[in-house]
Amino acid sequence: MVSLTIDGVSVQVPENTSVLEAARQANIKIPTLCYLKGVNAIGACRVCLVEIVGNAALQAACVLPVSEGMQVKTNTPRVQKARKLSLELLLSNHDRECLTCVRNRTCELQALAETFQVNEYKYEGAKIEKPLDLLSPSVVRNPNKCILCKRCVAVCRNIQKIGAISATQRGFATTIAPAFDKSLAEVPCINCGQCIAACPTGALSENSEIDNVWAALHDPSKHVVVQPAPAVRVAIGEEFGMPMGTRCTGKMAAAMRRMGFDKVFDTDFGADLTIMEEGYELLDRIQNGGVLPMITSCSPGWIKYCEHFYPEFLPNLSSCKSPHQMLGAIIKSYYAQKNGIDPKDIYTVSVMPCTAKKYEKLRDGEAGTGYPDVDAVLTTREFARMIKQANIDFVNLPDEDFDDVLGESTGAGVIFGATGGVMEAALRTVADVLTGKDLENIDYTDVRGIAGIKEASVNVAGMEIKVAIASSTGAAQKLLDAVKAGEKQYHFIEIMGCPGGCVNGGGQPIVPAEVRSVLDPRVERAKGLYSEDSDKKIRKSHENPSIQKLYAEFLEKPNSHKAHELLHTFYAA
Ligand code: HC0
Ligand code: SF4
Repeated sequence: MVSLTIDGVSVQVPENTSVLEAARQANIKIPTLCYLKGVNAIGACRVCLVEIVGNAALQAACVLPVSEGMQVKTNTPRVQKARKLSLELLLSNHDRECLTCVRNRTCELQALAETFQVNEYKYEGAKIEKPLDLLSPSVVRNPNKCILCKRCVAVCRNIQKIGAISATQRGFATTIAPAFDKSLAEVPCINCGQCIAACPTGALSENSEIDNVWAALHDPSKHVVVQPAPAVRVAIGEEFGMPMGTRCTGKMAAAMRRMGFDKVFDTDFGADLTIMEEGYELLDRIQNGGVLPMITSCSPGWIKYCEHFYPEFLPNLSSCKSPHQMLGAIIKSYYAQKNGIDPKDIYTVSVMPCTAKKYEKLRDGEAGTGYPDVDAVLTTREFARMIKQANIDFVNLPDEDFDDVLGESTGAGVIFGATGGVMEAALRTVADVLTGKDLENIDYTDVRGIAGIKEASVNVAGMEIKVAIASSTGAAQKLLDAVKAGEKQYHFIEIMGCPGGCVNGGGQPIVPAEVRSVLDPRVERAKGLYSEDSDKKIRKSHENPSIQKLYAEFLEKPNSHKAHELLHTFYAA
């Protein structure tokens, strides 16, 4: 252990701890901007400067390791002045259109400028005026709001192991962009939006579909149907000041109704349906010598990653569409027929924690009825903006239920939103099918938790089923390399593109770096999902009565011809 003092407070921390982290442990707050816990520590922004007694130069606390006897001062006049100067310089060439910025009031630069009372623009430098990158269906890049903190570069390169963006050009012209200033749509960006979640300003944001959704809601000829993803219900509350992980399922359904959606269904139903299709696909592959390991296909960021970087694994991907696409196809077929509505008049909206879903809905093979399965995808953030635009008092809404029958779901569907959840849901069904019993022990805790890679071996009816789970494409890379090298063998692998799974998707409420230092959204939001699962009366997908009804009335059986037409897709090498 190393002993030091910070602002006169004695602190003991392990060797190699940064001064910033040591201060946090002593409950002393040092402001940061380019620092992002577990992602980026480069000492570039000069906001976390501190004074070290006996040292002439101020030091960046995020990259400075502690040393024995060190005396740190975090709040001297010199430090305050230097921090303010750093902010003034950042603002000198920043596009300061705060009022019209998507990050107005959630911008970390704006918050620091307020804290440090930067109440004039002291330095008016030349402005960066570059065109916006608007071509990606998922991510909008506005270089004029970029402060070169490189948090996005670090998450894309180090966590996702993609490196779609980096610093291009030099000096004043430095821009964070894909190589040769290409659009994100022209490089192997997987649309995961993790860069957006990491961005402290409005330099990266989702490609908004809010206007299209309002237009559909206001069009009397349209029958507008909405479905929220599992992970949205445990994150949307953050946009309204509720604690991270608060379960808002009922309020969310109520808000949707008040916004004017004609039907409020639930992607969790689609998740149950996916388990039926994917579970039977797995059993078929195991029993009839199909390609193994089978790998889940519900995370479009992961699918795009696989297509770009691991095409040799494409035959391993389940042919199942993702749950919201499946539900979209069912809404435009089964639901349309039952209710005498022409599918061309139905407009389906998915509310997702994910920016890649905006890309997924445009892929070939995602229009089971001849019409797009899903017409619009809103992120959790966009959905919250719409609730605010509609002046809905979200916090005080009553809890309401989803509409029958495509709103009925099980605990298995709910946990899809956390890493390991699809696997656990699948095991609950596969185990029952193989044993022919209604098994009681259905909490597969080995597959829970936020480790990037998890493994488990489950003995079902005398058969050893080996499974693995990866969340983040960086973790997927490691796992797939081990499978490729023959070091690991599995029957079934779940891969989610984002670290922690959908709860931590690129479309979720932005968690400021300061909060991320002390609270992990992957953990807090997942807790909400698992608690909703335990509270559900039915916790296995195949026991969902509405799923049973859908098969009896329409699809016949899992993997039937009709199910294939509507619910399955293909991939491009
Ligand atoms: Fe997910 Fe999904 S669980 S990808 O993480 O499978 O986005 O929440 O909606 O579709 O259900 C995201 C979350 C979903 C889908 C589901 C899957
Ligand atoms: Fe990288 Fe994902 Fe951002 Fe694309 S969306 S630039 S892959 S972090």
